[in-house]
Amino acid sequence: MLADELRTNGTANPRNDVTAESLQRLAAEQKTRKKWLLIQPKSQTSMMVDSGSVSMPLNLIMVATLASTLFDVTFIDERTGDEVPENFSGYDVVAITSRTLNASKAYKIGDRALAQNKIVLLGGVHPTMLHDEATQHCTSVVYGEIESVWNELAHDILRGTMKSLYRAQELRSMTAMQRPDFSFALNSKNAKRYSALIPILATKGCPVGCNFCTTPTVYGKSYRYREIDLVLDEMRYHQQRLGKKKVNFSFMDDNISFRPAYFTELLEEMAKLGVHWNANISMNFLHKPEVAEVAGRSGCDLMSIGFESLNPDILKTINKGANRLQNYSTVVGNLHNNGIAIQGYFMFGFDDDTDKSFQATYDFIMQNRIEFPVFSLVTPFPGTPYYEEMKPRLRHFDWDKYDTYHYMFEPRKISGERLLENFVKLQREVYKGRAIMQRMQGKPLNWVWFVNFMMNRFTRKLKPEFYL
Ligand code: B12
Ligand code: SF4
Repeated sequence: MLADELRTNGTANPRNDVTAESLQRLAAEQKTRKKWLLIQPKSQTSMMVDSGSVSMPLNLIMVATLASTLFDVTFIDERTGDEVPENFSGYDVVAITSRTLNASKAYKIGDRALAQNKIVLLGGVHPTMLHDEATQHCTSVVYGEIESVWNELAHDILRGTMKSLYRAQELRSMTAMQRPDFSFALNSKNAKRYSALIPILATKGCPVGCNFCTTPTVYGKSYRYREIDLVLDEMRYHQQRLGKKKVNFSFMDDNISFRPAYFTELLEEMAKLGVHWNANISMNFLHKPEVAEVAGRSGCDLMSIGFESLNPDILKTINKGANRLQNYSTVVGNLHNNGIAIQGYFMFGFDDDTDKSFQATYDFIMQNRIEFPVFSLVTPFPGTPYYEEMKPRLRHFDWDKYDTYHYMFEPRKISGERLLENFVKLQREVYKGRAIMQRMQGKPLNWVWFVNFMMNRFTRKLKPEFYL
């Protein structure tokens, strides 16, 4: 099989002799530039995950940016309606990004490309976490970020001597990362399906260490950040490109507020630019009013916060030390006082969940007027400590169901049937017309209202069996 002919066993060793210059020389010696097809597969899940407008895939844009320094790159995002060709004859390398929910799709594409004798690369969180599995469907797996293994990987592609796994021994500093070239997404045929929010990255990693999250496994305890000037330059570039100050950015960081001093300094500088932004954030210091104040002043419209649960026993079992129940209402109050809406994430299906968990969550959301509550079912993702712990009890090993909207195991204190009944009921109650008015009255008439309206329609159709 070609995958085995092309690659040697074992992982990449760091090659200090390979530099950007030597790679350029090697590429120039080749008769023609090698051609890459980069693919973002659409998931096959039945839920709304990849429907409607989708965010520009920063991961693939970063891969494209780097690859295009040496190779010709074609960029395909199946979520926007781009079609993955059956025939890969126009390409030398087929490179696919994958999370768990689209892994089976990624593998199918990988198998097809292998059968056509292409170099197949699989990258992204799922191949990283399960590289032994992924390796069956590609020539090489890239573990974690491409930037940290690029020299070795590019060298081997140019030489045609692939290894089965590229894994960096050391992560590169974020300063060395190239500014993402958005033209790959913006010039694509179906670019109108992309949301107007521009993805941006300031930091990587999160040392909090929640046991259900993949980030601690991929990046360990490391927390890296870009120089603030680089982040601001990127923002200015988009302001110029779009000819307006009020550009909307969405931070893709795992936990942008982990280092308070960096975060607040970044926000102070952003306040001078007049941009708007949203981010995933952990609560570690949002109970301090001055942080919410600078966030509001710097243009934050919405913060996505993983409240996860209102049950203190659950917070303890998932190691979510940053979440202190006694701070929840203070955090919400501080953000609201500064005009920041909240997308609140809540998970159900933990062993300690009971009927009471649902009532407590409903009360919290309604009393604190959370604008955009999002509910999911606990999903132990492969490679996490939580997955190892729960493996004997898991109901599914079909990756299409790993979208956080499937019932994965029977909790100990409530039956599966009761869990799903409560789960559907809670969503319906929170998105009833009356409840929306109670949560949203007096708030700016913007897309958050629209989302509530859509959720009202969506939740009316929900049934417990959708989640089986
Ligand atoms: C921001 C974010 C979101 C955003 C934006 C997602 C988007 N469109 O990209 C939003 C809020 C929309 C979102 C939604 C969801 N997310 Co999310 N999200 C993240 C987060 C925090 C950062 C992702 C990111 O963009 N990072 C920055 C980019 C530049 O880094 P990167 O993705 O790691 O890419 C690098 C490498 O992986 C590598 N690479 C990637 N692809 C490839 C391909 C090749 C060929 C190569 C060589 C290299 C390579 O190089 C890249 C550049 O450095 C991650 C956590 C994480 N660190 O991965 C979770 C994460 C990806 N999300 C997760 C989940 C579960 C979801 C949802 C299912 C949640 C839900 N119920 O809605 C949805 C699914 C959306 C979808 N269709 O995929 C999980 C996925 C777990 C898994 N095993 O699949 C993660 C890992 C968090 C976790 N729980 O551990 N998410
Ligand atoms: S705080 Fe968020 S990003 Fe950090 S480990 Fe926990 S879930 Fe992952």
